[in-house]
Amino acid sequence: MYTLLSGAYRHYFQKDEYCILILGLDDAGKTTFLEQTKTKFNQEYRGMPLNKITTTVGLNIGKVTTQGVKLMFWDLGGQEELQSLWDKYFSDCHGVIFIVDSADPDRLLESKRAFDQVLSFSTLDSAPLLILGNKQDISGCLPILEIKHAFHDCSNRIGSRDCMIRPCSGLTGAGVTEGIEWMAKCVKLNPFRPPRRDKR
Ligand code: G3D
Repeated sequence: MYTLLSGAYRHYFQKDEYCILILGLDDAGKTTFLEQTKTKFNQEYRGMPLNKITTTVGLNIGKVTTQGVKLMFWDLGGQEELQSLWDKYFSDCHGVIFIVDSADPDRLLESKRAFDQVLSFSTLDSAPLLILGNKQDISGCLPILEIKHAFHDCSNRIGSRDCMIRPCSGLTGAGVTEGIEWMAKCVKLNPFRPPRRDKR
């Protein structure tokens, strides 16, 4: 009887929880993307106006529920001195969203180098990777094919884990839901990084 009740309790009051890191250079749009995600997935969420957000200096966190699981987001600062802290979070995370500023071609190489650095950590092996070409609403921005081309030589180090490059705009919300749903599906199906159980 106890087992039955505790099983029912777990089913109704606990959800699998996955931790997703949001990485990318400063000004790429990480905080805006996270705020847009919270707005889209939590109907009652009232954040700050998206066009008033300034660059991440410390850490922003957010939680959304989708596909019956909780996704806990950690938006880490992108300045060079903060990038050296990223790997401290790798072993405990379940997936990475890497934001690229499509409207800043001058920093594309720098962004790619930061991504290479992320891939160099074995503590991130098997974690799904979503690369988002952000700010696609800005006219004249790099098309997603060009970003794919720039990141093409990473494929060896990506190996067999799930990886996707998609366009989005954190500001208008285009492509945000699709990216999050893709990540949710991948972390749920990944047997190598099991979820945490958390109370609702
Ligand atoms: P960060 O957290 O990666 O440092 P922010 O980046 O989210 O603070 O965004 C940096 C700047 O880019 C902000 O403008 C923000 O409004 C803008 N931005 C973020 N995402 C988008 C987007 O999808 N489209 C457009 N057009 N702008 C975006 P400011 O002017 O405050 O620097």
